[in-house]
Amino acid sequence: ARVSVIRAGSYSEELVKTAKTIASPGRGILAIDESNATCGKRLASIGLDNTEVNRQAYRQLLLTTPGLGQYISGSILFEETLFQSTTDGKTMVDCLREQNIVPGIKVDKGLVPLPGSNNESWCQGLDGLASRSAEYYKQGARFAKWRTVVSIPCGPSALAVKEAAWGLARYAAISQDNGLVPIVEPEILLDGDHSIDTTLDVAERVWAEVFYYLAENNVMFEGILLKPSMVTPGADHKEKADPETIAKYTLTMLKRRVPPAVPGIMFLSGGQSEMEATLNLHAMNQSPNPWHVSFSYARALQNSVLKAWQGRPENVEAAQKALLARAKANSLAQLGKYSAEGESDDAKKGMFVKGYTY
Ligand code: 5MM
Repeated sequence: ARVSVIRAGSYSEELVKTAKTIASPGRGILAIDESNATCGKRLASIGLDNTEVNRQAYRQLLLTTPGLGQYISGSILFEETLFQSTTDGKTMVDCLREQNIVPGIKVDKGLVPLPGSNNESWCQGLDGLASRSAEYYKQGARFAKWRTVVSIPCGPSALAVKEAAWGLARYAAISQDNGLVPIVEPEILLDGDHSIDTTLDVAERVWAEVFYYLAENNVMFEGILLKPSMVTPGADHKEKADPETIAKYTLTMLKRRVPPAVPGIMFLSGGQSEMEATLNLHAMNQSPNPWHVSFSYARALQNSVLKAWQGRPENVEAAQKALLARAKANSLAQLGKYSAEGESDDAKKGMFVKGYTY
């Protein structure tokens, strides 16, 4: 007999289907939901002004890449892009749908200081979230993202962890109520000189609390996706960890904390180089996991694209090829079949920036 999903909400079956589509073999998420300020930083790196026209040109380049749907199952958009069209008048949402890529939307309103904490932050965006989510669904979005951060050098304080977990859980319940699969993203920042064991300890604390509140808010686990940080040493730690060690620690943490009912684990890249992010994902897929273990990268998919593009129309094709190459490499890593042979020097360069704020 079929085990019915726990949650009675009218979107239950659709949520499960959406989550499964995103977590399909050999595919992952292209995160291009930079808020205007962050997108401006990306554009500035190639000498472009932060105008709506330039943001449109960049997102159009990414979303019209031929063949992208073979490797990418979902793309997270910023609100501007969800309601935007290409210069030919086609909606960005339709560009995605044509390639069987599920459109997603960033729904959080960003980080602000958390009073009473140790210089930590909390994530805003719950006010009006239900009505915004209903609008996003109407516009074609089928999944959502809410990113909050936890800092190890600042504690993390019990208050910051609780606030992060509670915010994610409230957001997840509201998203599911409105037909959007919530991506649950408590990013544990790379900043600090701590060991990988410290990161493991903090990650276990954070995820324990996140799942406690997800359950308390009656969130249906079959209809969520996670976006965790990999468990690595702090960026300033004296020793680097190899992909096998990172995979071992990360999977240990996940197996201790994440129920197998969750369909997909879509990692963030967090400042790793394009190649590091791919190698680490590949290492995690060397043996079967209870979930689909894949990627939801922003920087680790966009870095070489920006470099190839330089804002010039004549470079669009080369930039799209660069995106496809990264997407394919991560697709192979999702299947545990990636080889680093022939990777460019650019792909090997780290993108970590100390104290980086999006
Ligand atoms: C795409 O960037 C997102 C940040 O948006 P804001 O500019 O509004 O803060 C960010 O959430 C991103 O999706 C994740 O952190 C993953 O990105 P990386 O670069 O770590 O893979």
